Amino acid sequence: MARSPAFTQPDGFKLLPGYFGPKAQRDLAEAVLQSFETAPLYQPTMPRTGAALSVQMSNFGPLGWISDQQGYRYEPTHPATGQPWVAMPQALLDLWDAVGHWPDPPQACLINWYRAGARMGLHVDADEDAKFAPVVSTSLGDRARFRLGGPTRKDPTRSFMLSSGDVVVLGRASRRCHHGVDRIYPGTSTLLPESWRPGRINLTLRRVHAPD
Ligand code: MD3
Ligand code: FE
Repeated sequence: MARSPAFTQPDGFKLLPGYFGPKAQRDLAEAVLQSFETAPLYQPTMPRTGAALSVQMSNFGPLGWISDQQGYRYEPTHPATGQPWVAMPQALLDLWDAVGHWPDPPQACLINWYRAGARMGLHVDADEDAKFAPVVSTSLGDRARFRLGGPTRKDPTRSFMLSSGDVVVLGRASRRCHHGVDRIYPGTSTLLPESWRPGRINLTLRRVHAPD
């Protein structure tokens, strides 16, 4: 039996299990669901093909990451309402200060919403000009199997379980690694209100532009 090549943990990758406790998770989840009243979840589509992603999205902050048939980009307003995104919750600004090790504040927080069956294929995040700034991710709700690879699509991958309250910091080399979400595990969290179960929220804080 051929063995798969060894996975070397990329430089700058940090998993912080249970960073947010139950109360902080509830407050964050409430802020996210509240933001959907102003900046509703929308169904992004793939550039060119127009195929729908299985994940739904919204954003916090001065800029939001958008995907539609025109391409991927950051925009100051919601694609459907034309309104600005809701301001970043203080808890997320504090998180960036505590774990980001970056002098400039985050400009975007992409909100990914996974229902049962939603997934995210292996990709690299490359739409930010500030390409050395870290990405800081927070998971809320049902658990997910997250996959991390290397700089090329052919590099070996490793999977990690991400649970509600976990934070992942993608600094330095890990920032340019392939990654994706294989699946979520319905019924593994009772954080979200019943009408939002099963489901998982992922928040990714990003610096988009070099210092302004
Ligand atoms: C590794 N989100 O929004 S978060 C994304 O769970 C995204 O929704 C996934 O990939 C999610 O782009 C994974 C953890 C994460 C975020 C950015 C990364 C891992 C990363 C950038 C580089 C390497
Ligand atoms: Fe990503």
